[in-house]
Amino acid sequence: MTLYGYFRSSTSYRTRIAMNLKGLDYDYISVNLAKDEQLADAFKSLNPQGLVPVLQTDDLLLYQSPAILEWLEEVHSENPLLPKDAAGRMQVRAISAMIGCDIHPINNRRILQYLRNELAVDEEKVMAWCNRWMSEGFAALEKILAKQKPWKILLR
Ligand SMILES: N[C@@H](CCC(=O)N[C@@H](CS)C(=O)NCC(=O)O)C(=O)O
Repeated sequence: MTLYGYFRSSTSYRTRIAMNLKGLDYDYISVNLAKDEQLADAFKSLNPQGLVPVLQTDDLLLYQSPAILEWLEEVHSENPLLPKDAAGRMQVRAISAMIGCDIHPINNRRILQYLRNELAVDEEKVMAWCNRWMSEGFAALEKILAKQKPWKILLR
């Protein structure tokens, strides 16, 4: 298998972490986001979205890290990523969605570049944008993680 990623990309390292936890052997190809290599035709022929990570197997091209993680879990069941119980799995998926759907996408490089380059937002305001959504998102996440059985919070 070959993983295309970038060292500062959190979606790439969540995929690397899962593959390493499962003890999988793979080659790694760096796509330098700082040089916009993700937008080159060569990479876009792998993923038309121009986003890392991409995982290539002998017969599949996988993209979107949550889908890759689920595929890894289904095909390589060793060292499972998800708990056995349904409530525990729900919790892992909920926490993953907090980061993957609500925090990460609005602070992604292309979003910040759009703010800077297309909307002429100055750097201080771009940082204020990141701080706002990351602080709010991770503060809620910390509260959830502080509970032993966080999915029961709403039942109290
Ligand atoms: N939902 C996608 C998001 C992938 C994504 O946004 N990757 C970022 C790096 S963390 C990227 O490639 N950004 C390129 C850019 O912003 O131009 C996933 O989870 O795989």
